[in-house]
Amino acid sequence: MFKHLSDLQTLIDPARPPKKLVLAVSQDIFSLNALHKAFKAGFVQPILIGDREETFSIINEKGYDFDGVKFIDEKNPEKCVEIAVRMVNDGEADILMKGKVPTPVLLKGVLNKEWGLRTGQLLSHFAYFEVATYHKLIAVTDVAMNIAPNLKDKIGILNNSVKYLNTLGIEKPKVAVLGAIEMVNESMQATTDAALLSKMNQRDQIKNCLVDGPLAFDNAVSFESAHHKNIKSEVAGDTDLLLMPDIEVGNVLYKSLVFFANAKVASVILGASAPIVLTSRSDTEESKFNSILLAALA
Ligand code: COD
Repeated sequence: MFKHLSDLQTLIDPARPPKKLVLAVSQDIFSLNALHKAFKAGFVQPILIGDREETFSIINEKGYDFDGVKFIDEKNPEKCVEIAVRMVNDGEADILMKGKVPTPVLLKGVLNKEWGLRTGQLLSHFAYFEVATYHKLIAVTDVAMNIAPNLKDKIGILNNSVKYLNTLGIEKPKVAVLGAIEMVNESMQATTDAALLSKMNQRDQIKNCLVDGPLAFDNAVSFESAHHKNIKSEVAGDTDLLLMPDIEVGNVLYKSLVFFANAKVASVILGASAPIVLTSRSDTEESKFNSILLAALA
């Protein structure tokens, strides 16, 4: 059981060669800060694609040592994304990272039908939180990619995250499918989807995890709340993964945890042919570093 995001570093095998990470639109001080740290820690071998002058002005100002790192000079952000994605497809890179480029531009490149990183699976965003008041790390999905997932999408989102948690050694993650209430209300799609996902898990249509829902946020993360409401659930109060009804709820929870609860977070896009590091400008350097770590473990 992991309590701190830094605990995940213990899963990196020091004997393993570093994963090759390509940064698309490299003239981004925040990404370069985190990437330099991950490079020096031996987690990744970076490849930088971007505006040479702007990128090296940051590197030189910071005094970073990116010796031996491959650099490709390209000013056009869309072109940078295309080159980076193609490098992943050609096996020249293992991880794609977003630099100074809007999220939809990167994601559209990733989803490109001709040269993108599609696998036939749904791509989804996985965020892993360290919250001081919770007894272990807790994952939240999807807060940044799938806007209004239907039941089929939720199955894809859930499977991506469960597979990833299994990779981290959490054999049967406990998944809470969130609604506003813990009862099924036929007028609330989130609750009917949650009930169906729970039943599919019981029938082994969704494997390698324990799913319960609908659960309201309080029952999902607090034994006392669940007990108070007389909810009998192996998941309630011990959740490893919160499945969100949609991007708005997910994104507000993500930002509430960070801004109000001072939580630490790392995130990665799963389901593509390679993990994708997609941090936002407001993420701290530590969060970006931990996101690179998550991708290196994927
Ligand atoms: N997984 C796999 N394939 C997908 C996915 C997915 N999650 N989403 C779309 N596709 C495929 C579709 O099947 C289709 O073939 C093609 O991609 C285009 O689909 P559209 O038209 O629905 O998608 P786009 O290109 O208009 O938009 C895809 C985005 C991921 C860019 C869009 O969903 C989006 O903007 N998501 C939110 C991103 C965002 O703003 N995040 C920041 C929040 S902090």
